Formats: sequence, C-alpha cells, structure tokens
Amino acid sequence: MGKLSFIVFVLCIWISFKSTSHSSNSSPSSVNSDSAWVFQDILLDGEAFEDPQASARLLEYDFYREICPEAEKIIRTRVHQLFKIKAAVAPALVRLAFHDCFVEGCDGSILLDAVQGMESEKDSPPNQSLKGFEIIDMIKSELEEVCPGAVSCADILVLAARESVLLTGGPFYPLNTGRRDSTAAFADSATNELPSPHADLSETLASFSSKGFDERETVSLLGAHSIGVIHCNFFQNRLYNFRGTHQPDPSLDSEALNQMRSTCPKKDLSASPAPSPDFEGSPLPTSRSPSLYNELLAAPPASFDNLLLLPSKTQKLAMAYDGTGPNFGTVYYRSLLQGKGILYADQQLMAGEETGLWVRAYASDSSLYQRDFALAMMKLSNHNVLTAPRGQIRLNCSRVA
Ligand SMILES: *[C@@H]1O[C@H](CO)[C@@H](O)[C@H](O)[C@H]1NC(C)=O
Ligand SMILES: CC(=O)N[C@H]1CO[C@H](CO)[C@@H](O)[C@@H]1O
Repeated sequence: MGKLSFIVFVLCIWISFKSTSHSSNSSPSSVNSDSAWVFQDILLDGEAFEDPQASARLLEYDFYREICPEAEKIIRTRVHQLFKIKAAVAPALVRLAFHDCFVEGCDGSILLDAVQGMESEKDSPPNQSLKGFEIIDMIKSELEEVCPGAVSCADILVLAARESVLLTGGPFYPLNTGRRDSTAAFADSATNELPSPHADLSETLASFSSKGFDERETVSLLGAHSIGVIHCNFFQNRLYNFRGTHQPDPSLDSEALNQMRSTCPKKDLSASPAPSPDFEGSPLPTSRSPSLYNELLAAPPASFDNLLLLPSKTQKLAMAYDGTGPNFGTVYYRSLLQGKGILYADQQLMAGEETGLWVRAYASDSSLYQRDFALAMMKLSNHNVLTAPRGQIRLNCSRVA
C-alpha cells in the first residue's frame, strides 16, 4: 500500500510539472527555464497570487542539491535523534508547521521574535503553548555551519514536520523545496485566523475553507490530533459547564466524560483565565516556560508508551488520543464515532453530513486516511509560500536578516 501511495504522489508531482510546462508555453525539456517563465507569468499576472498554491509551482524537487546537498539529511537525522530522546518533539513540530503555514503561508513567520515595531506571532494568544522553536533553531545553526545562508527556516520547518509525521506512524509525502523566509510576522492574523478548539463545525469549515481546504481535507488535517496531548484548559468547559448550562456537553459520551473529569477535576473557574483559542491543543498550560530543548537534554530516553506525555508536572492535566504507530488516524476517528472526541471542534466533525462521512471512512480505512492526510499535508506545506526573489534566507530563524 505504501508503494502504491508513493506512486500516486510521484504522479501528482509529475502532473504538476507537466501542467507547469503547458501553462508556460515553453520547451518542456528544461524545468529551470520553465520555472523562469512561470515566474514571469505570475509576476505579470497579479491575480496568480490570489491562488495560495500558485507560488508552490516555483518550488523545486531537491532545491538544495547543489548549494547544500546534505540539508535534508541533516534535518532528518536531527529530528530522528531528538524523537528518540523525547517523542513529544514530533507533535510539537507538526503543530508549529501548521501554525506557520496557516497564517500567511509557510514562510517561517511563526519563528520570529518580537522586535520594536513588530509584534510576534509567537506572542499572539493562539501561540502561547507552542514548542519546538529551539529545535528549529538548533537545526538552523548546524546548517549555517555546513552551508551558510543557504537553507530557509521555512523549509526546515516543513521538512522537520514531515519527518515527525513519519516517525509517529503517519505517511511519507514528497515536498519540493526553495521556500523563503518572510521579513515580517503577522501577529493579528495569527490571533484571528487560526481555528479554535471551541469552534462549531461551520466555524471550523469556514476557517479551513478560507485557506483553500475543502471538507475532506479539513477532516483529514484534524487527524493530526492523533498525536500529542491536549491540555484540560481546552475542553474543561465541556465537562462541567457547557455553554453556560452548568451541564456537560450532551454530545460527549458518558464513559468519556467520566474519564475526562477524573483527569481534569473541576476548578474554580473564576480564578482561571479564559483558555486561549488554540486549535492544536496545548502541551503546556503556560507560555514559553523551560525550553523543550533543555527538557530534551535533561530527560531520560522515553519509551514509546509514555513518550507522548509532556513534562511530568502537566501529565495529569492533559488527554491524548494515543494515535501513534499503526493507530495513526484511526483511533482519532473511531473515538469521534463513539462520541469521545476530546475537543469540541473534534467532536463537531460528526455534526455534518459530509464531514461525518469522512470520519467514518477514515475510521475504517487506514490506507485511505494515510493517503488523504499526505495530500492535505503537501497542500498545507505549499500554502502561500515565498519564492525568490521575494522573501529572504534568514541567518537566525528568530530574527529578520
Ligand atoms: C538568534 O536571535 C535571537 C533573537 O535576536 C537571539 O536571542 C539568539 O541568541 C540568536 N541565536 C543565535 C544562534 O545567534
Ligand atoms: C510561546 C510564546 O511566545 N508565548 C507567548 C504568547 O503570547 C503571549 C501574549 O499573548 C505571551 O505572553 C507569551 O509569552
């Protein structure tokens, strides 16, 4: 099955190259000159930029083959090593890439620190619990030693996320490279556009559709919740006081309710701040506390069983779908079928006819899910990318060069 999916991907890429050469009306013998033509077309035709996937045609297969041939291997090796020490790096990196690509495209803007005159996406409420910045920084430093100024932070991020998906049992998907880094961050967009864990189905669909994802793709992308943990803050209201009713969410299965209540005891709501809207759940309740990298260095090697649960302090205050390995995806969709979705936004997928159909399909057909998830991740990773001469290659992912 893996082989078949791979062939499908290679076909997709081949088709996209083919359509590229048709649209540019130039000789199909040279991909490079085709790209140059397409590039001109796009520059001349401003409307092309309204298609968030248009610039992705300017990415190339193995873009770094000459300027930094070891780049992809270094990224892969580092992610594998860190994952062995602490598997929580995988969901952290997938989530980081999602947050980057969803807001203004995959341009590394999420990685920028705030400076005078520019707020950081990191500091927008949905980013409060993001982790993994240190990992990207570490990989970047290594790449800077090997081939200075060559590899973009945006590419490092999507490639690291791909390795993470693969390591947790998800599919491989091919990625072209050549993304460039933004020279600005988009804190307002990050606050307003990221989907919320409390969103109902129509809000979730509207949010994904504004980025060009249809219902099928939305359902498959949400399957990323298979991995990682979700802090109680993000669903506490469903357990005790759903929409001000002082009752639990009626769509929640009673067995799941009891289990979730014992993990997340009732707390004095007046004392706690409203949870920040964060679609991807939260590995940690507070802001950028101890760096994940430092935690990694301090942590003993994790076994595959406990590796998803992040720092012990918060272990008891979070739930997970435990969908790694062969369970990637299917456990998540099966739990939705049983009314055991952790986030309201997850469970809402059962509230729509078409989305419910895809939940059912993915729950029973893991290879269909792997294929759809791979295609959706490719699309996400190509969303609104920056290619030369736009953007830049940062030397330090945390600041504009
Ligand atoms: C990258 O930039 C940030 C913010 O300016 C700084 O704190 C950090 O030390 C820099 N990292 C390296 C490796 O120079
Ligand atoms: C990880 C990170 O930078 N978190 C920040 C998110 O935004 C809040 C403010 O909205 C900051 O206080 C956090 O430090």
